[in-house]
Amino acid sequence: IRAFHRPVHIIGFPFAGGQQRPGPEEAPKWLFEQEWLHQMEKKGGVSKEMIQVTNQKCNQAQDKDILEGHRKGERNWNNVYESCDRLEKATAKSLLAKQYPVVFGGDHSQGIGSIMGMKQVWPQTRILWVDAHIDANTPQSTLTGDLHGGPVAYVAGLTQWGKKPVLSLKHLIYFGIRQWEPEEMVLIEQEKIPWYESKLCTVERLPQIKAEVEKYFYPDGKKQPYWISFDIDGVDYQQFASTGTPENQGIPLDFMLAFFDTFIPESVGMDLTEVNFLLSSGETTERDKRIVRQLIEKITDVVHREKPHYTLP
Ligand code: Z70
Ligand code: MN
Ligand code: MN
Ligand code: MN
Repeated sequence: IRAFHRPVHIIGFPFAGGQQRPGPEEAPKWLFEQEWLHQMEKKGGVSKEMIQVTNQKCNQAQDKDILEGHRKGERNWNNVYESCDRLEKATAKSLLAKQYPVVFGGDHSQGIGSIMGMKQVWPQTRILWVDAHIDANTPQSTLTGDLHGGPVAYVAGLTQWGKKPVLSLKHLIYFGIRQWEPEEMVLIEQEKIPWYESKLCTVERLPQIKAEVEKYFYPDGKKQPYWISFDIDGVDYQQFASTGTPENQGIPLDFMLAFFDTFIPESVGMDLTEVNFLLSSGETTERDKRIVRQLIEKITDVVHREKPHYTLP
């Protein structure tokens, strides 16, 4: 029997209500049916759990309110709230059981649930947000009304929603962003949130990036663990196309694999979001399915191989 530092706990979050295209809800269902995942489970140190979500189509009254600007930007909020509330509990539970949760969505509105839950167990984590998007839109700043464009605003308290904010904007760094609404960039500039454009994200620069991240987050040298929130649309569209809001260019895949080597040993868990195979076809879909497998295998390898660089809860 092999002993693992931390078992990987894949939490499926089949939710699509934070944006408007069908498909993100299918990705965890696809993943959980894969024979290679069953084999990984058999070998040990990997388990899975599917969260029950509410995916009912938002009713017209809600849409109408959005159009009239009354509850602008909160399309489908009730479903997001209810589903994320379940995810919050499951994420906290997973961490308390000394597992490494990989919250596999689903769209990125899941970050509201995963980060709220994670912060109950790890209040001091710093967040590494890998994405083409800033995801800090409020009901006032959003142009789409899609809640996957706003999880940062919810967990950081820029949007009031009844739960206490858990994230300081001083504890956040972005990688790969290249699309934003004007207010989101104002926020980044005002709060001086560091961000790396995709072209800075190279394997060669990773040691320097790590040093910069540490200097920024831990000026007194006392390190804290990370949460990685990885939206797959952060990756170069030429290399991964099965996602709902593709933007030009992006982070190379080899950087992400090296990023996992570097930061997973110092992280408590992660989101992996916005995979949507319904938006690609043929050989592209097959390639992207192989990439998701490669990512999950890589994450699992690193989690199993490396002793966590912090004390478990
Ligand atoms: C845009 C919006 C977004 C993820 C796309 C896009 C947001 N800024 N977020 N994909 N994960 O609708 O607010
Ligand atoms: Mn995102
Ligand atoms: Mn995105
Ligand atoms: Mn959108």
